[in-house]
Amino acid sequence: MMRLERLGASLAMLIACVSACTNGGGLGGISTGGSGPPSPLPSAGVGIAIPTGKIGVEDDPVWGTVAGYTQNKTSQVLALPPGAKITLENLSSNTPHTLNVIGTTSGPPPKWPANPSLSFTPKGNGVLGTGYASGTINPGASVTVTLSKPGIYLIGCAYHYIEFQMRDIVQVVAGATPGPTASPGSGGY
Ligand SMILES: [Cu+2]
Repeated sequence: MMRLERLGASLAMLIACVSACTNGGGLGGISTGGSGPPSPLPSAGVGIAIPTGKIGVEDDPVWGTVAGYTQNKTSQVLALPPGAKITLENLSSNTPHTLNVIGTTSGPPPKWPANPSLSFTPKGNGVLGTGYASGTINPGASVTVTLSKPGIYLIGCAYHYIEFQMRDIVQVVAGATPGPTASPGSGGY
């Protein structure tokens, strides 16, 4: 009697283990395809929009005024882990934008150039770093960029850097967290 019960329990555990191990191995094989560390964010991405609309303008306590870029719904200082591959999505339905790297910095305050030369065509081979340009991202469109070069970057939009102060900070630093988000502006993106 005792032996039969133990045998039954052992068989049940064996079946459960085979099932779980098969599923786990398959999923693990899929998720570890890249060479860099996996992103901690479930859907890592940056949204881009005009600062006069819903995305708003954030007066960040550390970096000052930033606008036009977010990892949430409204403008904020960005922070992403080195090695991540993310999408840059234009949230607008009618306005093109870009994400250009203007320069690097070692810390606040940012020194924004008055009139930088910002490319409207892609530069930097899809890797965020000095000289990177997304190229024009049309309304609703997105591009991917790889964050294999750690650093703190000053970024801006080639269309709206001057007219709408569309500029931000992106920290490609392990353990860094995004800044507080702006109050939503009026209208849509
Ligand atoms: Cu723009």
